[in-house]
Amino acid sequence: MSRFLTVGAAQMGPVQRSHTRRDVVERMIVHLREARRMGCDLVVFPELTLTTFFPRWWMTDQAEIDSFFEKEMPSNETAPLFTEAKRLGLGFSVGYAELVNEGGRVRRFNTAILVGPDGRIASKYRKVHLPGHAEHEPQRPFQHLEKRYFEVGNLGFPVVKAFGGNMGMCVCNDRRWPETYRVMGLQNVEMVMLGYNTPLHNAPSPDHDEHSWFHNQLSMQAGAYQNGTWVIGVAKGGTEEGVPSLADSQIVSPSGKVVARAGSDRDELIVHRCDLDAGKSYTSTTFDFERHRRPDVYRLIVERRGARPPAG
Ligand code: ING
Repeated sequence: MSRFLTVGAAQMGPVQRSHTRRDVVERMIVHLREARRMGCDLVVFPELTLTTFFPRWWMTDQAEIDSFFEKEMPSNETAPLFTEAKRLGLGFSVGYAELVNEGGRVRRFNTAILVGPDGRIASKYRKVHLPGHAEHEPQRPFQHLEKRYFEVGNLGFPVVKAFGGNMGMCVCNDRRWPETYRVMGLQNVEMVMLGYNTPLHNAPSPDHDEHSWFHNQLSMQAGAYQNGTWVIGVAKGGTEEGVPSLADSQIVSPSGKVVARAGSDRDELIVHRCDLDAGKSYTSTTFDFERHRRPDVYRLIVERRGARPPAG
């Protein structure tokens, strides 16, 4: 008997600096109510949903930086989201900047959580692949200072049993790295939920700009197909604080086919009824890891970080 999970990808248009968390939570609750009307069980929100993408700015005042972080989840501002989701019987995932006291010191992560229909946090993930740079690069039209404001995630790539399936998360740049999906694929992940804030201009590689849509889709299609998993990719897009950012949220099936796609760069919910067993025809044949993989030959992948040319 198939296990269906109806998922809503809740794309967010721009969140400007002037938008309060309350403003954003109100927009998110509109998504939740629309998702309920469309029969969703689960709603996926983008990376850093609650605030503008603040790593675009060089900041030195720690209090100003920390104003973009959540010190607790839920908090007074975000509690209405949890309350309404529970009232509607919906689960959701949401990305936010996490400030936490851990191991006796303050830590800051680019985090995503999965919340069940009971309102409890079922899983937490902290972004591993931090793109951009750590120092001020004033020659850029805008900064991308994730390496300055966040630590590398310390929770691995967890896959948890929830919503009747094996559920995993990643965040933004993680989706461009095959290792992200494979580590979850080796845990039999059936659905990867991810959010992204992707500027349409990448200063170090302007020649990539015209491929932004292609690279976004290619990365998620490859991850889905090569691991027999659903991938739910959700943007915070549109022009945010003067920076045009990719929208193009999409739901990708384990075949790699895009089965739902946003048409706008604003708040938009796209929905698909996902068969959580759809990946089996891939993971039991072409991508039967146990039968076909040769980890003994792949050692370089784990032992070597940067590429090195052949000797001679
Ligand atoms: N954003 C971007 C992303 O990986 C980026 C960074 C932009 C990388 C363009 C490459 C090209 O989608 C985040 N937040 O990781």
